[in-house]
Amino acid sequence: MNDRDTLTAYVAAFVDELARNQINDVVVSPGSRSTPLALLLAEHPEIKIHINVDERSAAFFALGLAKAMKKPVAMLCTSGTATANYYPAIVEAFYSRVPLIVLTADRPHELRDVGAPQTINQIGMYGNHVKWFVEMALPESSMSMIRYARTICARAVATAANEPAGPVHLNFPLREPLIPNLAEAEKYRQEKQATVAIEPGALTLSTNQLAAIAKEIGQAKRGLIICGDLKNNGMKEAVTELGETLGFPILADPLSQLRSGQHSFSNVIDCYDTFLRDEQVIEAFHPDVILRFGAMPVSKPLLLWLKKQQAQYFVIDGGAGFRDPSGLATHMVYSEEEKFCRDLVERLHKNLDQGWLQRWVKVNEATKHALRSIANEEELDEGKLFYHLNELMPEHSHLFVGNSMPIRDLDTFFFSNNKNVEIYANRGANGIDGIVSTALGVSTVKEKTVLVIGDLSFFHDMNGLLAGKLQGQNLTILVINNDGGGIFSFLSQASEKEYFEVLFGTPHGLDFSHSAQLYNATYQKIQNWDEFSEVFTASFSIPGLKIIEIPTNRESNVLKHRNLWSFVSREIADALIGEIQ
Ligand SMILES: Cc1ncc(C[n+]2csc(CCOP(=O)(O)OP(=O)(O)O)c2C)c(N)n1
Ligand SMILES: [Mg+2]
Repeated sequence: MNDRDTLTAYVAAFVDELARNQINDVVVSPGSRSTPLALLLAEHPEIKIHINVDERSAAFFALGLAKAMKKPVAMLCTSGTATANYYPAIVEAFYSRVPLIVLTADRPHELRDVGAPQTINQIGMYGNHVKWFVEMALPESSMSMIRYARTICARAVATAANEPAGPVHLNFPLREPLIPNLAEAEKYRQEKQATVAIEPGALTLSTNQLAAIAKEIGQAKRGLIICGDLKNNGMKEAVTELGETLGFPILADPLSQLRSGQHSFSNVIDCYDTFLRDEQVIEAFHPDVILRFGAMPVSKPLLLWLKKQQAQYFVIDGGAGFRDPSGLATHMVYSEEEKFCRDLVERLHKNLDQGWLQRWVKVNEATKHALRSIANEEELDEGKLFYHLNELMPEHSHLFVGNSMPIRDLDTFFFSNNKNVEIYANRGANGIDGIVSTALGVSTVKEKTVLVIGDLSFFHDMNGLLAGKLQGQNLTILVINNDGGGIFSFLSQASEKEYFEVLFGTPHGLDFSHSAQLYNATYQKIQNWDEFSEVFTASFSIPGLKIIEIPTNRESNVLKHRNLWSFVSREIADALIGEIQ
């Protein structure tokens, strides 16, 4: 076999193994060293290529695809700094447990560390932010090396997908000639005898372990369930049934997906971020058992309140991590979450005492009633935007929400509903980078996708819009433009008047109509709420990118939030005097 056929046999086998393992989407960025992989990926009949020029955006786009598809997505770039631009999305994928197969092309060994162009040290370059790193062997066509290429690929997919899901990195040293023989690719793809099927299983508890936990939890008088980011849809039914059996309220983070759907809402508490700011409520509720599923919720008041509790605190984690930022866990339980809930329900008797649950439900309802007063706000307002979205989001839609204030306002104002609105965010590392691209990745797969994003976050990933212009995704983007970082006005830095604007507020004065024009998006800057409803609703019947800008003011935004929180406190006090104690 000549060098070209050897290259073709080895790379075609690897690429085919991706498809055999249901990796049908690969985000590719242009480059020369990656040519053999790029061409053979493009040529494979079961693989779809998504071209994305800027590797930082490309990797976030792949992250969005993987989130929406709930399975690994691969990405490919050339050697050099291209690979470093993948890093932020890899970090986000690692912490938010999203499976990615990162393929980087590299110079062969004789060209490393000798001043060759576009050559950097790519060995283990993502450190411990990937679950597995492999420096691939140079292409060879012996049977054992074809099996090696396929096996590494199958292991990479299984490792990425196995809980906790996350990114894996395969670095490919490639020597010239870099052009494979595409006419021969099909022949090499057919040689599937050298394959291995990997069947990762979920973590489960033994009968004895379950019995012990059921006994402890079943004795609790005042229990609580907390749900953060949950990826398994079956959890909606499973955890609400567990809550109902136990008579425990379920504090549901927006990313738990428990705030929207067809499941039972009788135990779902969605206003805790607001009422756990209130001293009266904080003092009134002291659980003796807490069960937590998924990542830690967004809410800071919840975290602060938890720190004051002395409860048996079970963290159930099918990914066997240690997600306990409050440092309070008394039990780490490594079991697939849905199965844990179902197994537990079978072992428990229904708790007939609903008193504790009803106290939570009552506070929640009083809080929600008071929060609804935001409906009277006439000016454009960041909180009211999410209140409006409650009403305006269509059935079976997808809401991607940016970090900083958008995710927090969503937490406060996006109440439970049965419209089946799926909520997405990048909460692994909470970056304001890559959000446009991640949302575009989601909108490639999901219909009726809306992104709500702050102006700085939007600016940070404007490059990502090119994918939308070229690929034609339908995405409605709501840019909350408060001309800078609104979140900092809520923090104590805000009192450093002299330096605040230059260091934290960072106003930019950008006119986003130009970016809309650059990327072929429709654009509207909203003047009032009636106009917002009209433009937002109409956006679903316009194809492509739609940018709707909502101008707000950072200073008045803080005041309005604070006024509302104190109004809610007074309302809760009036409504509940004596009742929740
Ligand atoms: C990549 C990255 N850089 C910096 C930060 C720190 N940071 C958190 S929020 C924020 C401001 C975000 O502003 P914007 O997107 O306009 O949202 P707003 O605060 O106005 O709601 C910054 C810079 C971050 N989280 N991620
Ligand atoms: Mg802002």
